Amino acid sequence: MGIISRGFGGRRRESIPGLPPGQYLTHDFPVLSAGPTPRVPLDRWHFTVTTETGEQRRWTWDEFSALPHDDVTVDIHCVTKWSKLGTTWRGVALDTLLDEVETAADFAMVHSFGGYTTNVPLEDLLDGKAWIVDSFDGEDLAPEHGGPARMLVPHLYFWKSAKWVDGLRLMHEDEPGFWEAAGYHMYGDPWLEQRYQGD
Ligand SMILES: Nc1nc2c(c(=O)[nH]1)N[C@H]1C(S)=C(S)[C@@H](COP(=O)(O)O)O[C@H]1N2
Ligand SMILES: [Mo]
Repeated sequence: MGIISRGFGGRRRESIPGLPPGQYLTHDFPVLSAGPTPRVPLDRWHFTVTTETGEQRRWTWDEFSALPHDDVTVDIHCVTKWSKLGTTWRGVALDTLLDEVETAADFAMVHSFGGYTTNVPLEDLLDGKAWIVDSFDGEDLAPEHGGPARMLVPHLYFWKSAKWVDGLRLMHEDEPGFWEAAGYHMYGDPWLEQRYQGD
């Protein structure tokens, strides 16, 4: 009987609070980029929201920097199975930016300098669930991690957190972004292990 229960215990994965199923903890910060790191000078940086009717609202770096910033401590989860708990960022809540935009859209396509895209339901960007961050761990966000500014949508797999973000296109219908068109899940909830289409 002792042997049976020991075998059982050895197979059971200890569950770590905050760690979604199938993930392991990492303490370093891996870099995952599908292409080269775009270098965006701050005087050419902009963030543009395009609504479903084609109206645009654009912020320069100085305008973005002047918006109220929040300190955010969150866990992040990459679909390649690493998770990093308690990461600290500083950025502007999407609520602050989208407050100035009139829309009836339900989805957003997030766009980056360099051409990366990823789709997110608009409600997942609102109510304090997403930020455009320009600082990590008390320092300016490093270029390889998306600096000068990236999206942070920590409740979804980290591919939804577009680096070098340059805008949002608001849409009535959901459309796949870069990884979603290659077979990744349209939503990407790490707690439901929504890694690939069909999960
Ligand atoms: N523009 C852009 N954003 C991106 C990516 C990318 O290739 N290009 N990779 C995504 C993926 S798959 C992950 S896991 C995270 C990695 O962020 P990191 O390199 O800061 O760890 O960025 C996401 N955002
Ligand atoms: Mo990823």
